[in-house]
Amino acid sequence: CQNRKHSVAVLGAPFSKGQKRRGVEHGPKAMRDAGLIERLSNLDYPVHDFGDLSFQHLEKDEPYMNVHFPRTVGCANKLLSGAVSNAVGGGHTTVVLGGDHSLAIGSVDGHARHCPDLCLIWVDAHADINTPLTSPSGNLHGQSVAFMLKELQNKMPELPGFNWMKPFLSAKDLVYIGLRDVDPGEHYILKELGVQYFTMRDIDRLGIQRVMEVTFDHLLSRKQRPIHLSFDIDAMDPSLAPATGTPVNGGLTYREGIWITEEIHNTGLLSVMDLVEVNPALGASREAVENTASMAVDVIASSLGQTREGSPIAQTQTLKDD
Ligand code: B3U
Ligand code: MN
Ligand code: MN
Repeated sequence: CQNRKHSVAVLGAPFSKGQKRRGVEHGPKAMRDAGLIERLSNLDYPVHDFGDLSFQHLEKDEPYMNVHFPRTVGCANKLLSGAVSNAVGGGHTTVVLGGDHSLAIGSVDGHARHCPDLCLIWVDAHADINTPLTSPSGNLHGQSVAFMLKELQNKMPELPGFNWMKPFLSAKDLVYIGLRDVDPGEHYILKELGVQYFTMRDIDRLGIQRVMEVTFDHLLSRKQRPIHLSFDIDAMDPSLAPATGTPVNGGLTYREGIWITEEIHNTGLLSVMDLVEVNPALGASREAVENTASMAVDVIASSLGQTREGSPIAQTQTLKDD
């Protein structure tokens, strides 16, 4: 797992069975329509768009305990894990376009197969760390992190569809940013495992710059390692990203969101990122959907090195041509 990557791979994961609202499977198209590939092409490395994965539709997938579509979600994540593992193995910085946040299970798993020492930055209004036993909704997109954590292994029932994977991440290798809607069971787990997290209140108190410093101290001070960024668009304030399944007031400002991604880019260690939960069916207007998709594109472009001060490369070209 080498850190120096010279190309970007884009993988669409049009998947929605980790929650109950239809439409989030159109997230990849919405982000492409908002000009994602062109924006990434303006940065200075080749972009390979691998298109969208096609996920199997399972006819019979009864709930297991309280959990909905376990086999469908498990099977889709197995496929995605292989695809992400291949893309990372091919030397690409990989961008996964969701789809709902349950796809992070496969995305981080596939990344970890190549880079077992990865660390995970989870930017989200929610902690997504319910187990099937604590989940109030039964939705797997609210449980993704629980599947990854070694410390939760004995709290996880064996779910049909998930026997291809085993937990691979330690709680100390995870940091949350942007939390503001955490269930009681999740809060208990976060405290019990001593997970490093920054709620919106922490961001108000410390400022986003300090939050990122502490994040990197926590994850990178002992050694440099690949970063997996899992970015749920609902981390952003709903005024900026309204077209999403579970918007929560009081989210990240545009500048806080972009600061997070610029700082992650500046480490030079970003290896895989997910951009999830853009749901074009949920915008109140076309404008609401376009704003959300364009916010998502800005987050991705900034994670991959688009700067606010411009870059000298395009400029030099123009001057030379004159
Ligand atoms: N924590 C709740 C709600 C939720 C989690 N993630 C989203 N919503 N997007 C749950 O269902 O686990
Ligand atoms: Mn999420
Ligand atoms: Mn969320």
